Amino acid sequence: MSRPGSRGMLRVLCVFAVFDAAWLLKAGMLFPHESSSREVKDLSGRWDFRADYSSNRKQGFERQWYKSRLALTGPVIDMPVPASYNDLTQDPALRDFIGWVWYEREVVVPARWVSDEGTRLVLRVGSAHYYSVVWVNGVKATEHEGGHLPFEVEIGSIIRKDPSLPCRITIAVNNTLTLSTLPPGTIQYMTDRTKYPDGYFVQNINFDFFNYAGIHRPVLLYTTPKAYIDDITVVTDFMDNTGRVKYNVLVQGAAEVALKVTLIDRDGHCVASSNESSGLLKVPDVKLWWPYLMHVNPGYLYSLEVRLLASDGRSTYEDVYTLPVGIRTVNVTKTQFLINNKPFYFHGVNKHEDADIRGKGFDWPLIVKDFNLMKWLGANSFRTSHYPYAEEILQMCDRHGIVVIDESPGVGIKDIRSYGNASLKHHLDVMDELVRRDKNHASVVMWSVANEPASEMGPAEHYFKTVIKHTKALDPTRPVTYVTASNYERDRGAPFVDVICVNSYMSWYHDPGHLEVIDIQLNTQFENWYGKYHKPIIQSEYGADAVAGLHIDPPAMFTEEYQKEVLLNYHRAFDQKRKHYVIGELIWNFADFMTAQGVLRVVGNKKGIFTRQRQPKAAAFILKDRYWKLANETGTLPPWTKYPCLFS
Ligand code: BDP
Repeated sequence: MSRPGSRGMLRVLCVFAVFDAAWLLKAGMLFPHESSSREVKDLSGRWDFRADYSSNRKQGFERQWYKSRLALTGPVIDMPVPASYNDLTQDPALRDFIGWVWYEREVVVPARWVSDEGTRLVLRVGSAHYYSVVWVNGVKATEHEGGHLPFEVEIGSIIRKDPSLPCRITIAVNNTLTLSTLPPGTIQYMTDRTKYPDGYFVQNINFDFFNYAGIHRPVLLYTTPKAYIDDITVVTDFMDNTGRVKYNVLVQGAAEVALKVTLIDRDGHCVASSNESSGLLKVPDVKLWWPYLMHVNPGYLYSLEVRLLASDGRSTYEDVYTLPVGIRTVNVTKTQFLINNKPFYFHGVNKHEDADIRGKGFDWPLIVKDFNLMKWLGANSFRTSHYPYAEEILQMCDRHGIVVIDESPGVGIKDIRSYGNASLKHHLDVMDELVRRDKNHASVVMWSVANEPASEMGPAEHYFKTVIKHTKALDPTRPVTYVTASNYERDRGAPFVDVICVNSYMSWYHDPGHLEVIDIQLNTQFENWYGKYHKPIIQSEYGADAVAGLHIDPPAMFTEEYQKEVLLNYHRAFDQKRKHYVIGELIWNFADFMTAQGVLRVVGNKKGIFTRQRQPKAAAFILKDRYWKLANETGTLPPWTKYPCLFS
């Protein structure tokens, strides 16, 4: 461990760097919370929908379906938003559809929002997979590339052109993946007319989850005053008992502004305040943000209330935005991951946004159930494999103290052509959008720029050096990793990461059926990686498929017994190394999830310790036992855990 003094000094330098970086990202993407100056209208519900089955998939554009009501240009079906469209009908052609689909909904906009010229009216899409074009009353408002991050556009001027019209929102979404999308994919035309019909094509992908598509997260209309708080960046630190919140507020729409920034504790008491747009708030007797099971009071959040009074010469505007703030630090040494200067051991899961019927659609009951299961399990962390999750999930992590490795959609980068300039530029853009969205979450402790890329290929070196350097420049306060399955000697990205994250599937993809080799192979894996890079290591994936209810003893592959045995063997090896440089273990996977059809998958990937319906397999109890023991050893269990009957 370095001396606290020198660590403090280092962080002050970082704090200034992060603000420079934040300013480079010209506009903010604050979550649309309601406040006394902001209203939100949630457009979740039933929308009209049509998939464009024309052979070139472009009929909707050629015939301008956005110009009039969708129902007037052809048949429409009901489609809920948010949801993936794939599993909602009995039509296999829609489940496996590739190309443009069209969504439409008419919205009643409160008259006050329209008549008041001092109100900004913003349309925000939480996420739509993959490429989206948005029209309002037939006028193109915006477009966006990328399936897992929000985008928004101000639509007041379009609506005010003819306030008598209902507000018709049309969103076309295309799930086609190309060599330069994230994740990448290719479209393959099958030209052998003896085998395939005219125009037949398939989408090839190199990742192991179903390419669910549609509008996956809520679509919102929200207001702000014309002069508004566009972005807030906070970076936190502490010295002895004093918390330090370095902040920067970005205002748009006015030259003359007065600000009041107040930090409020959980009991509603003001603990620090300032009238400057950027500065340092000092918090006496600070209550730090701690991970779940590491402290009696995990997930402590203050509220940073920003009040803006602005004038553009003619009118004055007042805007209020409140940001939850957890005060904590993150540091990495050669052998440890430190949160608030204490060693943190990741005992957690990898997840997917995935469920029956709704696919990747945002769903509060599912989110709450998953958090309850993670807490039951004693999991203190998860990785957002293999793309950024909904912001509401990160808000839950902040509140519950669940630590997050926040991953970009850089999964399946296997083709050398995906290392070109267009791909690299897009990857950098996605990292900009991801950091901009998630930078203020206390729960996010590390960025992961990719999962299992072909990191042994020559161009991978320049590519990942650039992406990792860029991410560190955007946010010097968090470590950066990428998740590798490559050989330690041939991995070209590892020299640039702060933490080595390794996936391995011993006695599954290698030596299938041979549980007895796990111990020796895992030991070799860890020694090789640490020996070469001298960086802390997380076992970022391990596991085995188990079809729930399938039993054979002695254990055989695909049974619950075998999954249990794989875990127990891995755990023995983790226990040898976690005293040294192994800083975490994340099971693959939290729950069974859907994949493309293939001979290796029995209706999806069955490596979940819970079924897709969130019922435990035998392995879940093995993991629960282990995680609570680890928590006992490495954290400070809250008093209520002394009553384990509540959790069994
Ligand atoms: C890993 C991938 C993950 C897969 C898993 C598996 O990172 O996406 O689902 O293998 O095959 O290599 O189960």
